[in-house]
Amino acid sequence: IDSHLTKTWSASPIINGQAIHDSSVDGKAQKLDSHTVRAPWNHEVIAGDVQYANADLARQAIDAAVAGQSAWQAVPAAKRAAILRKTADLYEENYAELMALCQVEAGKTMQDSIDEIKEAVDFCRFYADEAERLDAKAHEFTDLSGKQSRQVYKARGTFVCISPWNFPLAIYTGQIVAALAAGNTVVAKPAEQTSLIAHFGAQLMYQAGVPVEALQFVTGAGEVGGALTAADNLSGVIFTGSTQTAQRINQSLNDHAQASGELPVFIAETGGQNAMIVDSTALPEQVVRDAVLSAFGSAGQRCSACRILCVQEEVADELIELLQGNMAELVVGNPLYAATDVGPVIDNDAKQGLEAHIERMVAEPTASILAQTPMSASSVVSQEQSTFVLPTAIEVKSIDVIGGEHFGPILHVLRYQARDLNKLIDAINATGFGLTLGIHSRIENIVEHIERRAFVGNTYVNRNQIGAVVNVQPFGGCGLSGTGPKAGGPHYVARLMQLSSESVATEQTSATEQNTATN
Ligand code: UN1
Repeated sequence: IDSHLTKTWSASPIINGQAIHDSSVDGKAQKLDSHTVRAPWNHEVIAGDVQYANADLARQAIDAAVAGQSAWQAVPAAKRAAILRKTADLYEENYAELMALCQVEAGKTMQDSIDEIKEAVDFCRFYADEAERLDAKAHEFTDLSGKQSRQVYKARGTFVCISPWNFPLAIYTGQIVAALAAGNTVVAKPAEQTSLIAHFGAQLMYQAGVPVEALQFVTGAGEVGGALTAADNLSGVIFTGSTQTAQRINQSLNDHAQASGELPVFIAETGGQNAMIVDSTALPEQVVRDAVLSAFGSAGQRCSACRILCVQEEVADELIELLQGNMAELVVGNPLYAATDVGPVIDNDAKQGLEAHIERMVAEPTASILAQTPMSASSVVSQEQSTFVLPTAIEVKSIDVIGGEHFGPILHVLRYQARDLNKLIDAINATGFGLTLGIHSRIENIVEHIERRAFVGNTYVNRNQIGAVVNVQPFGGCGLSGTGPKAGGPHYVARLMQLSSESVATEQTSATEQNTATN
């Protein structure tokens, strides 16, 4: 990895295989806006330069993908699958460079960078298998009267894929390869904070054999995303990010439906206000280990992260003491060091928002700070300009006082009485989010009861509540947390396709039917 860390990368839009550096405005060529990407833990370290697309280029990218649709959907499923498997191989061959990009551009720790690339590879291989499984031949059958029917999965058309910075390779790749596996063409717009790794990933996909017409790549922020989702020739949008942005996209697609009479498929995976419920039969050391990993791993920048640790009153004091001890041992600092547990948050806006929340909680009479881990002394970072937020645990008296999702290393702790368990589950449901839930209890009936009453997409029992594994734990939520289907599960690629039922008459049955008709 070291040999790559001193490198600088660049990214610009790619339309039909051409890197775009300027766009024509009123007939005159104009250079695209250029942005310097700096490492989140030390702003003197430059990761590279990104040129942002604009609304006009966004529309060109969509038109190019729409024009490429018939050629890509004609490629047999086995060939599409082979290209995706080749992408996985190329990601593995370029592990070191991808890891360096995860670290310098997104500020990820070593372990998170390793996991990130592995998940991207898993998505490529799993969705390649899905392309073959959903291929028409697997769905042929003959009914009792001799008629042959088949269910045929067909491509839908062009999909816009808008991915987040917190999983800059895994979710970015997962969205794209799912759409490509389905035979759809793609316009990919990664989060502007992590354009460099996305650009490198796109290059590896082309190298693996993804045709340049099938994958268009655009950089940029909200303006570009807005132009993409307002296009009137889209078949779908796959989005991972905030609930507010998902609501805006949904609105834009609905407005578009009124104009064109067609509603694109919309798949959104958004935020969470995830709780872990711990009763008095749980194993305290295990609980604290799992809660700390779930709340502070990836600097809390996972939609699956644990935000509220709900502890039964009888064991609360003991658990809080263990939590304080465990948090004191976390290593917060330079993500390049193998020992680091918690790296920086993505940028200054994120840092300011999180620190404002901590200040608000300090001023809140019903809340109190239980623990805050300092920066590790051995960690060489330029603190002034770096974007670290110290891991913080805050005791609260109610869920309401937290006020929504805070996307970083902040864990709220809430005591509850055993007799109020249902009220607690209802209060968690009342946040409107339904992504992950941790349950720590050794009483099976309690676990089942909580599982049945909770409105949530992924439940984790007596373990941590992050790190869903492709094809083993399909991931996704309900309510404000997303539309489904679950990523990495058996319904995802199918949702990106249209299922058409075809009934074919055999010679014998068509003769019988003709007789019937004559009679
Ligand atoms: C996200 O944080 O945007 O299970 C979703 C997990 C990850 C979550 C991804 N797959 O922790």
